[in-house]
Amino acid sequence: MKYSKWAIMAALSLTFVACKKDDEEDTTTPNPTTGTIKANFTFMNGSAAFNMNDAVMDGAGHSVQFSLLKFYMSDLHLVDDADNTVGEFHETVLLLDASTSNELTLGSMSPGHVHEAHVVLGLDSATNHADPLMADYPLNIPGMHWSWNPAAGYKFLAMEGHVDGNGDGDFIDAEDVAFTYHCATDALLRETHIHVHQDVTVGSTVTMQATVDVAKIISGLDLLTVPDAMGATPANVTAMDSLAVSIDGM
Ligand SMILES: [Ca+2]
Repeated sequence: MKYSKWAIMAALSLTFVACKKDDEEDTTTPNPTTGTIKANFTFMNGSAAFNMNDAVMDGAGHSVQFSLLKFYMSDLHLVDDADNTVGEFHETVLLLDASTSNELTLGSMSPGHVHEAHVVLGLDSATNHADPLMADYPLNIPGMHWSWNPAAGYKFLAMEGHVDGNGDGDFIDAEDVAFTYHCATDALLRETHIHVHQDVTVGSTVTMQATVDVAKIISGLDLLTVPDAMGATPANVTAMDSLAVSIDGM
């Protein structure tokens, strides 16, 4: 009786070893050693979620409605509490679009604590002046490159819409002017950081949550007095400076 019990146990352990070996042989990918990190950006109008139909107040108190609001984010890296780099996504270029949801995958990283994300608003000079016809998404998007002046590169921040010029609450009157802001050139690149405070573990997917306050982006602008700003005019500089402080961790 005792013998057969040991025999069964031995047989079971052999089976276990055999199965484990089979499993290992069948596995074509190694065990994961990294986690996945995503970023989810929520556009806001102050403390409320932003909608493209919203009336947003500019810096001069004019009511503004957007038809387009997009910007590039690139050269991301993540640091821990001691400012050590724990994730690098320098090749990742994100196009954020206020008219849609913005959950974007950055890539994979080794386990660690992410204190904050350091990001560039706009594009480095080499990327900015590469051929958009040879580029991958989102650098091949029609409308985000200066097709009539290729040397100017990409529009780092594009904003278009209407200002309620007569202050009656709509955007259809003769006094309601269209505005167009295309912020561009290498000089307008800005850097900012986003507090994350999340732990990435092996095999996990961590989504860092951030907000983009649309009201803050236009808080330094008078879109009725200066409805058009192209390239790197003072109004474009103000818009990019404001964009850098409009992004925050949640
Ligand atoms: Ca009006």
